[in-house]
Amino acid sequence: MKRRNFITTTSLNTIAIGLGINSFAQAKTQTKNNQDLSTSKMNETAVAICTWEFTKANATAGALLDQGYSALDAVIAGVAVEEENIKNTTVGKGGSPDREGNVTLDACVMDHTGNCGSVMCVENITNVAALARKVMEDTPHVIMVGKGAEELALASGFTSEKLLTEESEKAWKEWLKTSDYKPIINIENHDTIGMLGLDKEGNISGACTTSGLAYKMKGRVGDSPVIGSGLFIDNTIGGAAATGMGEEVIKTVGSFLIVELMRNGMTPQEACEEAVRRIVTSNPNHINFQVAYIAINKKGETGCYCIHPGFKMMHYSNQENKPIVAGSYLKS
Ligand code: SD4
Repeated sequence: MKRRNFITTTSLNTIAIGLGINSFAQAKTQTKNNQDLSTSKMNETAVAICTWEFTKANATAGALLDQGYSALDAVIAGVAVEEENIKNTTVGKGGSPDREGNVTLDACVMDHTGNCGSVMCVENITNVAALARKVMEDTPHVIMVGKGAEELALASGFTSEKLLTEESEKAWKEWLKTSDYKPIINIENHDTIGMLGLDKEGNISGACTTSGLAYKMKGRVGDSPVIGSGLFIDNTIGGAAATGMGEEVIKTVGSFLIVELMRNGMTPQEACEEAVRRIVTSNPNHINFQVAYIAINKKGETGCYCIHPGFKMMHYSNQENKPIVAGSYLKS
């Protein structure tokens, strides 16, 4: 195992327990119970991919997959690394607020059985991907928003935390001086994490989590918690996730589109490229925003593509965790 990617079993178990995955045995049982719903094979090479260069988050998911955890457990633990990273101003704690100073988080998860859960505009809760899982597993619903989602979190044992850090507050106050709303491609607003995992049983799951665009209007929700846009999984085909200007991803239902293109025979790479083309050909304003996609298929093949240069995907398999520079529609 490469030393820089080494994560101890103890620390992985701590991560798993913190996110409500009680044990390796429980994770295995959960996976086993759902096995008949998939076209699973044992002993597949596990693969984890995620948006942007989130080395530690992707290594965490990859190491859990290598230990035999389900893809769902692995991706939720993986994205939690960024949700808890206060330096990341686009995810979780430390996320940039809306223009009124409220940090509101969006997330969704989707598993290999086709189940999904989503939370939107949640305040005071850091691990919103794990909360989306609660919605999926413990409620009769798929989407919960705002106060209701927060109350579910508190009733489920999540801790209430102030998400606005001193640094984010300072940056927001600085922004207020001009109130110029113009997210800059690849410079700000670029750290949403979408993650896809293929586990050893051949099952695919995904998670996507974000604080959305900095200084958005109060109540604005982007693509990240919208199943089919920010994330989509079909365990018989593959999965996809998005980052960038959420409004544009929603208009083309980007992640669902990629999975359908793969169903019709495209590789993950070809499907990501076609999904980007759908945006740029219908919207001349694409020179002013970034959208990037990642995708994986049932064989573990992966792809990534974006509008503007500057996007990277992390790729983990066989204990190697490496960044891949995505090709782009525009060359500079
Ligand atoms: C959104 N897609 O809320 C998110 C933002 C993003 O990297 O991906 N930032 O529109």
